[in-house]
Amino acid sequence: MINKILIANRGEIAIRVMRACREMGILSVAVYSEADKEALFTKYANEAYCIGPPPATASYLNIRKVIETAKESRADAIHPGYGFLAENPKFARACEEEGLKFIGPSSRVLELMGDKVAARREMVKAGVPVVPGTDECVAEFGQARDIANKIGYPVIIKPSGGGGGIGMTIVMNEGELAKALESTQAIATTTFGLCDVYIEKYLSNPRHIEFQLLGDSHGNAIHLGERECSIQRRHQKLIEESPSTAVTPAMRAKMGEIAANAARFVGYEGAGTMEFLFSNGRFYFLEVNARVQVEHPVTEMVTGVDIVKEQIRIASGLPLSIKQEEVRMNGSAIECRINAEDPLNDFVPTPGKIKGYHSPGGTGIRVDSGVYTSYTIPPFYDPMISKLIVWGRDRNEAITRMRRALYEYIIVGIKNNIPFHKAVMENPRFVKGELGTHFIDSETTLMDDMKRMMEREKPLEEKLSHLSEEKRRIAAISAVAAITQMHRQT
Ligand code: MV4
Repeated sequence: MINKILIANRGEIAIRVMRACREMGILSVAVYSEADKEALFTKYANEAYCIGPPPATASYLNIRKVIETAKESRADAIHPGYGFLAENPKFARACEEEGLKFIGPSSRVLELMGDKVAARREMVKAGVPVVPGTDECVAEFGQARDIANKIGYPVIIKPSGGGGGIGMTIVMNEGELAKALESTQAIATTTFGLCDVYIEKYLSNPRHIEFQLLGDSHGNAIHLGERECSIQRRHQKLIEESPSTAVTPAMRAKMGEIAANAARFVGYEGAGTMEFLFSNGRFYFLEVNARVQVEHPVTEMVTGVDIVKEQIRIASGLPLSIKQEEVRMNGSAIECRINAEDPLNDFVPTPGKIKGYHSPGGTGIRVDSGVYTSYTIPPFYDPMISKLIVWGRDRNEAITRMRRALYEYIIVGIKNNIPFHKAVMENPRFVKGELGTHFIDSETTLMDDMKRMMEREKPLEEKLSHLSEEKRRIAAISAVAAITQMHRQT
């Protein structure tokens, strides 16, 4: 059994993992950069060690240092969280070689899933539907032209080492192909150190729907239903929900089974996600995310399964704690990612000091965060402040609850994207569940709606600014914000 886990990550996900450790009677070890000395996760851990200067390459990505710290602190296992080293096969292998349990899939599976062309081929073998396209890397123009002619324009060229959208180029016709091939290869080389690219049929405004998977070391694999993540901006997801309004119970059962079978087929151990594009009633495999994801709480809210605990059980060699037929999807959950970014200035990051902070509570609310009042968000990492997750018996209740929670949420001192989320929760198409990956760009009134809502709330802060004591001010803003919301709805 695992007694002590080193968490090779920071912020809210480090705390999320440590919370699971606490409940399981496992000790936790934090590693942190010089920029994170005052971060909440370093206090929450049973032990904490500074591993280097602020840049991630000098700290959170320093494989040797992380492993050395794990050994010195006598941890048995390492949880990588998401991002940083989470899907790095070299790191997983180094753990395996050093006798530390890497909480995640084997280095072999990480390697396979990291190579998007290889993953696509493997999924075809496992019976998963993929987007029409290449099953090998495309090196030359002639090859690209033949494939594009076969599948028909528009096509999309993607870096094989990538994922998440970086470097992808849409090609409308043969005239654009040569230049697009060249530029994608260039980005692939500079960003991923691998010039391999592949081509797929381009689907216009598909929905982004993913299945949560769990596989154990006894050959069991199950799915926990889907999450819809269509609301994204520049490949950054902003709002996720489960279940998707596009998925019927029959489709869920069928796609979930296909995804779980594929996990079994590759010998997948741990938590993972199979991403699909959903277009015209059909699912097309995109990629596997071989880690716990930012948005895992929406699945936890509807299934009641603690995904991080399952990860730790799996890494300990225990079987999954639930069977497929025991998984029940109950109600509806939505997550809003609350980011330190300026919605009025092209969402540029706005790190800095949180002067006042009040997070929402009450029925059906979950806030996963790594911040506190007077904490300074450092500029070196991603600007997520927290995740606000709500549960409701149905989607409408979840939406009204999310609106209520967003109006309770007070963050003073740094600009943040709460106004954006308020606007989306009021958007008629969002409310109807009519979503697609181009939602934000195609909702042309969304930004103006948001600005109007911000204007309406401006007098609040001004009216209350005479309250010098921050605590009183926050309580007052919270109360008045709630009144404003009432006025708006009636
Ligand atoms: C696609 C696609 C359409 N057709 N693949 C993949 C990762 C995700 N973050 C974006 N991805 C896409 N893959 C096929 N075959 C559309 C997207 C996509 C997108 C692509 C390029 C630029 C912006 C985009 C925004 C949303 C979705």
